[in-house]
Amino acid sequence: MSHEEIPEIPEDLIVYSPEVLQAKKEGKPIVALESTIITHGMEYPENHKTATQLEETIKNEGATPATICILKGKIHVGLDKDTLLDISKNKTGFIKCSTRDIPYALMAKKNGSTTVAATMWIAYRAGIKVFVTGGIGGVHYGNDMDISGDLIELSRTPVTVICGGAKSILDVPRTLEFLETYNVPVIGFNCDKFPEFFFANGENDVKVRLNTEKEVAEFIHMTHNKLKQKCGILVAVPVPEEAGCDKSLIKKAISEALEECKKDNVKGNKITPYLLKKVNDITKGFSCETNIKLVVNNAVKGAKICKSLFEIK
Ligand code: PSU
Ligand code: MN
Repeated sequence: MSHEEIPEIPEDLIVYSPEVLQAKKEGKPIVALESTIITHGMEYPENHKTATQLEETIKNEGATPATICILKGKIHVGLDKDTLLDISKNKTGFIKCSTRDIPYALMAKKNGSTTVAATMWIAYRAGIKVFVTGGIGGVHYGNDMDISGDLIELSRTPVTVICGGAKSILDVPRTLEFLETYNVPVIGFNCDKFPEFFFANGENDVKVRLNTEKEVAEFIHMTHNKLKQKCGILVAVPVPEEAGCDKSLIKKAISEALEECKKDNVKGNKITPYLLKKVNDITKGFSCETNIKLVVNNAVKGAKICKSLFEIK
């Protein structure tokens, strides 16, 4: 793989787990994981189950998982089992950190979980190329200009994000338009329609369909290693058929959640966690079950893509 100049995070601000450090030294594949899904995306104990299953899955595929988080003012890349449990149980004190929130969390020595944006920002600087998550943030409904910082980070940070598409709590067509405007490649993994998280078959076309992990690795190699484009890459993997939700049930839950969000006058970065919780409550936990299966499936694909990428000479 070609060597590029990667901006570094000062040593006193970043802590690598022994496993991640070892993998870095040996040039082995590492897959990043975010922590906002643990603190703001799910409740205990499902958040803990998800976090540990993701790590296990990536290890079983022969890659090293690196969950990223901010603890007492330091960036952590790779967490041990005890820490994962501790964060899952005591999530209320964590600041939800997008990229712009990282400096404050470090300066004030706070605990912070990282969103897709912040995780990408850190992963790139830690030399990690592939990052697995569930759903990305995007353009919300309405005229409030609520556009997730995830999309901006995707436009400027060369990390590949494996996701299940976007939840339709978002305005999916506008989210895709935004990604097009900012020149972020959107890959449909074995699909022609951009998946909408709970259901595999969305209504919007993806521009590039790739059918295997090896092809995705070749695409990443061309984009980042050969052409040195600076954008992120979004790979959307449809939820496995047996895990998907009933479309009409989810659509109804989402429209109820959106109405309640308006009524409760929720603003800013509280909107996404509020909607996720409402949808889960309305579907009586069913959406969370789908969520877990989907992310674990993404972890399998992400680890395979990462390994393929490291095999390209
Ligand atoms: N969508 C989900 N689950 C999540 C999130 C989004 O289906 O857990 C989290 C991710 O961490 C994502 C963040 O990066 O919410 C986006 O928040 P916002 O819309 O405030 O940028
Ligand atoms: Mn927002």
